[in-house]
Formats: sequence, structure tokens, C-alpha cells
Amino acid sequence: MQVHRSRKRVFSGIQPTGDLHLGNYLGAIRHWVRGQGEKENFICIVDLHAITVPQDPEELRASVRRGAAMLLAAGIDPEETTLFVQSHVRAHAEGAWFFNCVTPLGWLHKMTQFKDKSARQGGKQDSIGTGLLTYPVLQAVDILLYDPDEVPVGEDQKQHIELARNVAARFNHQFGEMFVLPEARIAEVGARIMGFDDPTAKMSKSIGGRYHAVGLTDSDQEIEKTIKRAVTDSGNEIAFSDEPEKAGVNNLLTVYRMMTDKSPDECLADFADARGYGDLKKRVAEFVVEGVRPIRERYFELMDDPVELDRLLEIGAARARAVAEPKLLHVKERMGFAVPDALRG
Ligand code: ATP
Ligand code: LTN
Repeated sequence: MQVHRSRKRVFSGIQPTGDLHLGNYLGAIRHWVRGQGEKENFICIVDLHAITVPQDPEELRASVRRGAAMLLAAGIDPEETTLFVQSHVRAHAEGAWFFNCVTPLGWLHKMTQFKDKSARQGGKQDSIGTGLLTYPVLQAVDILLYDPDEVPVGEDQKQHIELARNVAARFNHQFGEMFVLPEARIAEVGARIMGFDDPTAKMSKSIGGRYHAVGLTDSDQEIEKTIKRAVTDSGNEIAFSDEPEKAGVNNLLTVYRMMTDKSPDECLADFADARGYGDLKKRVAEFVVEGVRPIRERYFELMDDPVELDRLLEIGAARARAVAEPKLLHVKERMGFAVPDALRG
């Protein structure tokens, strides 16, 4: 199905749990910020997804506000972007039931994130919540309720967006055309920022380790320390490379390239007379410190005014409901449910 609009519509989501890190910023948030205005953005803080692994209720409540403050601090403009919390728009949880009934179980068992996250919980069938398996179905609902043209995400989400497309196609086939098939937008550079302590693993909120990630609330000194300790290799060649043993240097150069907005050649020229990896780390740290500082400062200012944060999120939720609720009614009607007039709003 195609929808004609004057601006392309974008939908993406981010989990509120854990501290947002440089990978989230470079791989996702910065693209959302840069696309604002030109595109119609919907950005969702996915708290319902967060409870697919155990959460402390008080901590979850606090983390939703922290996530919102961080997105605003990083440049999300609530006038330009519909920024909202998933659980504030009931159509997401309700829609998940209908979509669960249409999604084949076999598709979910193939998801690598389910395999990884269930293994991290010990792999025990009797303690892992069913929601971890059906996680991608809720994600498909998130997306499909808004008929977006594009879903900008980091590399790790490719399989989930593919599933959302397949679910949309299945719905269209079974109940008649009703969903746009969304396109994953995965940037060519920075879609997979690696952990500084282990350049073979994606930088991730759920991986601990003091020197794994640069958090967006880290102090200048903490950022410098993490980057200074970044794992590299025993050589001294500063080059972009796909070789597994050069992954650490490649990751540092990628971060440098993104923080400076320079071309690969310009980046390499900057290090033409570097005296080894120490110089590389020093320069990378300088740019990351300068880039993160204003975000951190703005974040702490925003966190001082929780009433204003809640007000902005309520405006976002109202705008999101106006799109998602009629779409869900349409889904229900197509599937054979009578929709009472009172619900049509
Ligand atoms: P977890 O690893 O615990 O699942 P996460 O760090 O991937 O969490 P999410 O909230 O799941 O964080 O991701 C938010 C966005 O950031 C997604 O679009 C995701 O693809 C992107 N992203 C996450 N980690 C990276 C990374 N290391 N490099 C680039 N993009 C990333
Ligand atoms: N699974 C995603 C978060 C997410 C999302 C979405 C991303 C939930 N719903 C819809 C894009 C579109 C993640 O872990 N990053």
C-alpha cells in the first residue's frame, strides 16, 4: 500500500532502560535529529519493550523521564517531532494481541535478539517471560500503526524491521491492503559502534563493564579515561579496516569521522603524523568530550523540571493517539470485530 504525503514519515523507538551511550547517539538519535523538519518524525520511548526483561518498577518509571530528557538534550525538538511514551498510547499494547495472532511462531524463534537475550538470562524456559519472544510483534505494531515510510535504526534492528515488513505483508494478504511496508534506514557509517573494551561486541546498554561504553551523562574525565583505555592491537597503523584484528582502531576512526563530519581521507590526513594509537585516542577523546558536553549539560537542566518533561510527553502522546487509534480500529474491523460508535471518537 502507498500513502501520499508532503513529507516522508519516520518512526523509530528507543528503550528507556540503561544509560544512553555514544552508539545510540551516533547510530540512531543523531539521524533522527538531523531529519527533523524535512521529515515527519515519530519517536517512541518503548517502555513496554523494557519489561520483556525484569525491571524494578521505580527504576523503570524514572528511566522513562531520563530517556525523554536525554532525547530532548540531544536535539529532538518536540515541536518538530512527536516524542511520546509507548505505554501512554494504549493502541500499542492492544494491537499486539491482534498481531500476535497473525504472526507465525516460527518467525519469532529465528530472531537473534531473542536467542541472545534469553541466553543472557540463563536460557531457562520456565523463567524467561513470553514477552521476550513476542517482542518483535510489539515492535511491528509500533511501526505499522503509523504507516511510516522509513524506520531509521542501528544495524542490530535489521531483522526486526524485516519481520515487521513480513507481518505487514501477511496482514495485507489476509485482510486486504492496509499497511505500508516500512523500509529500514541503516546508515552506512556508525550503524554499529563497537564496545571500547571489546571491539568485537556492539556497544550496548545491557553490557556492563566500566570501560565498555561512553555514556551520554559521563563526565569529561570519564570519557577521556574510557577512550584512553580502548582496546586496539599491537600494531601502529591508523587506517579504516574490516580486518577483525583492526576492529578497535577502525571503531575509534569511525567515531572520529562521525564526531568531526569529515571524509575518510580527511580523517586519515589528520593522523598522518600521529605517533601511534595514543595520539589517535587523544584526538578522538577531545571531539567526543566536546560533542557530549552540551548534551550532558542540557540533560541535567531538563531533569530539573519534571513537570515540563511530563507536559511535553503528554502533548506527544495526544498527537500519537490521533494517528494510532483510528488505525487500530481499522485493523479490528478488518479482522471481524464490531467497533462500537462510541469508540470512533
Ligand atoms: P541493548 O543492547 O541493551 O538491547 P541498545 O544499546 O541496543 O540496547 P536500544 O534502545 O535497543 O539500545 O537502541 C536504540 C537505538 O540505538 C536503535 O536504533 C539501535 O539500533 C541503536 N544502537 C544501539 N546500539 C548501537 C550501536 N552500538 N551502534 C549503533 N547504533 C546502535
Ligand atoms: N527494538 C528496538 C526498539 C524499538 C523500535 C520500535 C525501533 C521498539 N519499537 C519501532 C524502531 C521502530 C531496539 O531495541 N532498539
